[in-house]
Amino acid sequence: MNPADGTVIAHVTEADANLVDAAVQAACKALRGEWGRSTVRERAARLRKIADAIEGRFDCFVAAEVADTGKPIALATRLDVPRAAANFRAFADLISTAGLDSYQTETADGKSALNYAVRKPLGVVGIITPWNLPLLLLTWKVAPALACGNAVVVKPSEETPATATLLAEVMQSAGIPDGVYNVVHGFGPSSAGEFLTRHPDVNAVTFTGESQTGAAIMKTVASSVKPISFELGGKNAALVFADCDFDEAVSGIADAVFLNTGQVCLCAERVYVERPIFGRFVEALKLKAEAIRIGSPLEQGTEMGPLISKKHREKVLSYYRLAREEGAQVVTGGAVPLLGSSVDNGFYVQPTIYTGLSESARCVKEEIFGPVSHVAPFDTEDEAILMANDTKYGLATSIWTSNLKRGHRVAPQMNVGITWVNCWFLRDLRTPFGGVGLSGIGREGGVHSLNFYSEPNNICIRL
Ligand code: NAD
Ligand code: 6OD
Repeated sequence: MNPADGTVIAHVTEADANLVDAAVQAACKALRGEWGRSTVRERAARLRKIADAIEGRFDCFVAAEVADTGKPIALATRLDVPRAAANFRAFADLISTAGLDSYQTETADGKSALNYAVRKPLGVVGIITPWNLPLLLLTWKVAPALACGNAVVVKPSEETPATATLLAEVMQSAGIPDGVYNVVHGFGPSSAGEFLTRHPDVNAVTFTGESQTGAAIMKTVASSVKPISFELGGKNAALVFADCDFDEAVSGIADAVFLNTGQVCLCAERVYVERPIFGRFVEALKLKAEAIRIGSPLEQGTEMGPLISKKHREKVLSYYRLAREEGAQVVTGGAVPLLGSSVDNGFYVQPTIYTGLSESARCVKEEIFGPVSHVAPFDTEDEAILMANDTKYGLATSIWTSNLKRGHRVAPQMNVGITWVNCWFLRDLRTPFGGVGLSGIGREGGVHSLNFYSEPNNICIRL
């Protein structure tokens, strides 16, 4: 379904248990063949070819991502597709230079032994991904998995099947052997997603998506004790101190609230602003929200597209209603925009800012995953830290201050996996990425990805 106008753009075959099994068996066969004997140098070279091939079909990937998600063409061009290529290059570099432990061990008889570890692939990795940044998040997992010598079976979101499929064509053109990258389409429960996580020959599962889906997958994989890596939901806070660079903070927060129609797990749905600048900040953020150009994703000037689906829009609008019931003041938005064109059949909502909710309100506690944030004042640094940490999630925070001492002091007190100071979603692919609490288990990124997608085998030699 095209979220921008509600039309059907393609039909996709739902994989049944047999088709998922065929994909897993293809992966097992690939591991017994040339791929299973490949060297790090060969795999790094193939990963770089994949990156080149993505860039070679750049416009196809942008078109597919825009059609599936409704995100503005400018955003897919700037963020999603370049990051896909960057993911493969980053892990080609990382695997080429990664080391492992080695120790010379003194033994009781005055002699010694040499211990060293070698990195071995896990085998078949099941990769399950969401719809918000489909290609970016898929390649974020496929690249390190292949770098470490695994074969993968991927199950992209049922909402966004196109780019995972295009990536299969790229794999062939880049010389990746058959069976190393397999795609199965379908839903989650009692469908391709569950069949994949349940499969006995899948050696590990990496998942990005909702926290409650993570809980369901955890139950499914428990009986076979598969390693898991989970990147889950968030209810992220931003802390804006009165000593911030005001214009930079307003622009940064506007990005953190509205990018990708608020459908980024890192988005700030709770903004806390120090009281002396609270009123001015809310007014400036309102102006930013109202200036966002909403429209057809295919127009270059469009800054905000629709939500992913009718169902998701119903969810977001139910929170817009709930916020009013919970006593919020609507600073701006809170409804469906009327654009006067074919996109009025799309799944659009207005960028929305609320104030005045209590910290225990459901709209302040639950992930909405839309272009919406609640802005509340604070009086002291300690109060701001307490409010930011008062959540079961723990993915990301951003802190806005010109006082770097404060930045250093507050950042480590955040119960999250990632804290940005005077920036948001600024990525270095070597850094640990993930969350605490309901936001996930484990870290990916840099050596953390290599450590998840491989097993160290320690070898001890008596000298
Ligand atoms: P979702 O959990 O509904 O679906 C994600 C994937 O899981 C889909 O492919 C779906 O088909 C599959 N799935 C669903 N139930 C399953 C089951 N029982 N077994 C196996 N597979 C199953 O998530 P979504 O709605 O696609 O994505 C939005 C959510 O993802 C938000 O909560 C967002 O915060 C989160 N997210 C987190 C990160 C992160 O890095 N932490 C990144 C992006 C999105
Ligand atoms: O940038 C990344 O590596 C990453 N995993 C981003 C996740 C965004 C969530 O929507």
